[in-house]
Amino acid sequence: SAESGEALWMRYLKLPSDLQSLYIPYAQVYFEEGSSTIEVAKQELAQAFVGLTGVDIKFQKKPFKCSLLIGKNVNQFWNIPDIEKNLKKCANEGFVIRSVKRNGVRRIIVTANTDAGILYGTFALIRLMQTGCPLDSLNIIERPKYKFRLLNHWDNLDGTVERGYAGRSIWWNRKETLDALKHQYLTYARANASIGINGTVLNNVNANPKVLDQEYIEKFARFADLLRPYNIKVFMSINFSSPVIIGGLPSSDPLREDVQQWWNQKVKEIYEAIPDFGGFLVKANSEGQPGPQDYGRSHADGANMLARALEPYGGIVMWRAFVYSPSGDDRAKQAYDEFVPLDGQFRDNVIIQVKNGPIDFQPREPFSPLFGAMEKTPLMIEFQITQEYLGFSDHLVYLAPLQKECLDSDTYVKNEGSTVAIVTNGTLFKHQYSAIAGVANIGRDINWTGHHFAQANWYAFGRLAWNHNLKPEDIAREWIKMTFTHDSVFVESVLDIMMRSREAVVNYMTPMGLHHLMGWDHHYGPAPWTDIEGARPDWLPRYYHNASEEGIGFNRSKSGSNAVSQYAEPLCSMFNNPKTCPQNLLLWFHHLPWDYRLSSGLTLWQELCYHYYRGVDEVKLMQKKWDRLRGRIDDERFEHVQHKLKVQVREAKWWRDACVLYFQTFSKMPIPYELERPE
Ligand code: GCW
Repeated sequence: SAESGEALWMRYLKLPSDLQSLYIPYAQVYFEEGSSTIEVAKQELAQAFVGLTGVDIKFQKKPFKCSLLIGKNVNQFWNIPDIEKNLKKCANEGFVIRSVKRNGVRRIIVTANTDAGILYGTFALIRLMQTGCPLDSLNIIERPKYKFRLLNHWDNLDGTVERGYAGRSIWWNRKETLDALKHQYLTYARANASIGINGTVLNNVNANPKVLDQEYIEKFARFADLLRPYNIKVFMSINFSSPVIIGGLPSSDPLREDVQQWWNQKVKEIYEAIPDFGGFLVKANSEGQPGPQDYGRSHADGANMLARALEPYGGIVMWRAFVYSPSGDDRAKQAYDEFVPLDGQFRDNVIIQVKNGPIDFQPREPFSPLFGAMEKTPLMIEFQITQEYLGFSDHLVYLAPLQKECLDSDTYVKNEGSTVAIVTNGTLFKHQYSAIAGVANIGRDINWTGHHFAQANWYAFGRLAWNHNLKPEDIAREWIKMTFTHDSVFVESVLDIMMRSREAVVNYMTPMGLHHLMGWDHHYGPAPWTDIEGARPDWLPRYYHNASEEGIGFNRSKSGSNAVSQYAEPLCSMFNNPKTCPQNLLLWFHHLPWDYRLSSGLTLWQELCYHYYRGVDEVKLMQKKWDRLRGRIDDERFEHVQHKLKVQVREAKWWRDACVLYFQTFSKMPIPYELERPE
């Protein structure tokens, strides 16, 4: 049922009647015939229109009496002069939506240069209706900011999902046939098309070499066939040792000819099965994965070998920069140190995939200093949509503010305004390829993401990948209306809940620049005290918080690891000085005494306590706001979220108490009286 969340934001339930009457006049539609992409766009419009308005679309063979014209060539009927001009701005995937008055009647034209553009334009029009926008004065010209907008599934071939909190893999280890599950795959495809996702990596970056066996190539091909009409390409994560493990070669050294031949042959096999295959994603010499360094070769040697194999077919290599070793320098510095010297050595079809922050998907990190530091190499950004370090699918955390904060960060590498967004979208250094990836949060749960609100993170990631200038609040408002209801009390309260949620989780987990205090390996819940004999030190929270009687925090200033110097001026100086370092990153860059005075007049210890307590108060407020909404939506989803919020409040307290009491064993200072007083 729609109440289960199965239909995501494509519920298409009947709109309030005043809105229905705005849209019903557009039921006479001329939809230019075309490919399967055009066909699915047309079907989607039909389904949405009747759902939202209760009126069936009448598709006409001739355009003349129609109020809605959709197609690549439809402007020939009306010859609106600036449409041709605007189409030039739309490139391959963009679209134009334009309202005009002809013979006293309002009409709409949706046009584009390609079938993909028509698909996205149709979904944009549907979204306008879903969110209750008037259609009589539209003049929309859009094109996506990134060329590749991807989901990364960390799905293992055995059906488990690494860091997945919404059930098992939708792709692998099914007993059911693909046909039996077609409905789910098509929902996935429609959902992604509706937000502009145009590629998907179907297996975990910790890649099983078997994925290159014929059996799996065939499976990939079948998924590719299903997704193709929705303008979604499939990509594969590969294991660098595949030539040895499945090819039986003595080595996987990228400079050996037999190894190169092996990859060329494999790539050929793949393209025979999937002519529009997207390319490879590679995690190499990272967390124990094999890679070119096993043979004394560089990341560039490894990436270029694969790039050469893919080049003739137009495929790309996304080579991850998530590298760090326990014997090395400050973990936050290592990716930069390893990759910056390789700038200029990668082939044109290699993109370096960099996580948003220098450590690992924390509730807050500064942006990775790699962004902007490799002018000759396209760098793509990887966000994590699944909430590995943010309460799994139990905590309501709206991630668009986190992503937006990173994308809007100014790197200052060229001049002011060199944001992470324009570094990665290819405009700053004029790269041919640009890409953005989100580690998917979906699984076989009926509602796809475990928490109903985690659907918003899938949605928002896609919207920001399409256009990083969108505001998180606007994206949230769209999503709430499409997913739940237009009831304005509900929309505004839920918007408020969502917009508070990210800062709340930062506060109750890791305020003021603290990071990686989560439990060993599972990363759920607080464990700043963890000590495991023989464990990798850089996987222990102590490595990051360094709490002692002297103080707390990681000294990354010039007197410490000097990670600050990986940032351009004026950021370097700003981060380097605790007086000018943003307070929300203070303990990321500095180790400070407990009685250090902040601009608020409070000591570091007091301020830390305030943040932890505020985190809990915020979640309680979120809970109260939700509780007041009973009856405004179906009980099924209302109660599900209500239950999750109970868990979140309880766990926010767990985080607060665990961290404050643990750190108090070092600070030996009292918790400020007004925080401690009984409720
Ligand atoms: O976030 C860490 C996770 C690993 C993950 C790794 C990576 C896929 O704890 O589970 O492995 O990052 O991004 O490669």
